[in-house]
Amino acid sequence: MNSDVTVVVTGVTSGIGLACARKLIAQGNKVVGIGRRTERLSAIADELRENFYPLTNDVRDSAQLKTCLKGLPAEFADISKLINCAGLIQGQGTLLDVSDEHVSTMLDTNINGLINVTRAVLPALIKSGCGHVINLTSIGAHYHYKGGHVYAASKAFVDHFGRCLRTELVGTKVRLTNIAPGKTRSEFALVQCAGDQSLADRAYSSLTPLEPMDVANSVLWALQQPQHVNINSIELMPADQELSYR
Ligand code: 8X3
Repeated sequence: MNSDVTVVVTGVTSGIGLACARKLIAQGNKVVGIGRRTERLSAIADELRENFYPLTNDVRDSAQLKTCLKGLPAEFADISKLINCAGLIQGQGTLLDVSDEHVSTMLDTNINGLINVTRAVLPALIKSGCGHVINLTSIGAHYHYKGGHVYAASKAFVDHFGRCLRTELVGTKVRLTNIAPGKTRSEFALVQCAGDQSLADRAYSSLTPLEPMDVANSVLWALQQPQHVNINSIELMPADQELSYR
């Protein structure tokens, strides 16, 4: 990948999305960062400066998303890469322990939101002649575990969605990569535990988790392969995380 390309990153206000934005900008690219939290976006815009364009948007709102993208300033309008990081897990326990609201939020964000953004950005990627979609899935898409139910299945959806989309992108010069990380130190566990920090800390107490930058390194590696190479999928996890865990 040349530097000075424009990349849309969803879920940019924390974790893997933020690490991707930092790394892309450090390498001379521009980032349109999509997130829900305006204050966080402003702080990130202050940090990353003129090559970062903040877009406050909930990926579930496809109409607002399209309007925002149409209104991009000219210097951010030539989008050629999309990194779909927005996603979350809510609630713990069995399927019956999770509230209806949490089920809807996970499905709407992890599945519908990702489809919304991909459909909104894809025409620009095709037009660029060097497009690339990176989907952040999860090892939950590949391995089943207790408590995974809706979240892990939503990531399995994204994995399969990406593989199917890839078949129709052949000939468009748009590449597609699914990246499936294991336990990564981020707000992921805190959101799952509804803000209970001590409970969230337990998720990382028995191993050395991946850092968001470890995953961002995989994203950049996939983007930087020569144009004739499509990395279909990458799976990475902490060295001491078991395959069938929990
Ligand atoms: C989440 C991966 O291992 O924390 O996407 O369940 S893990």
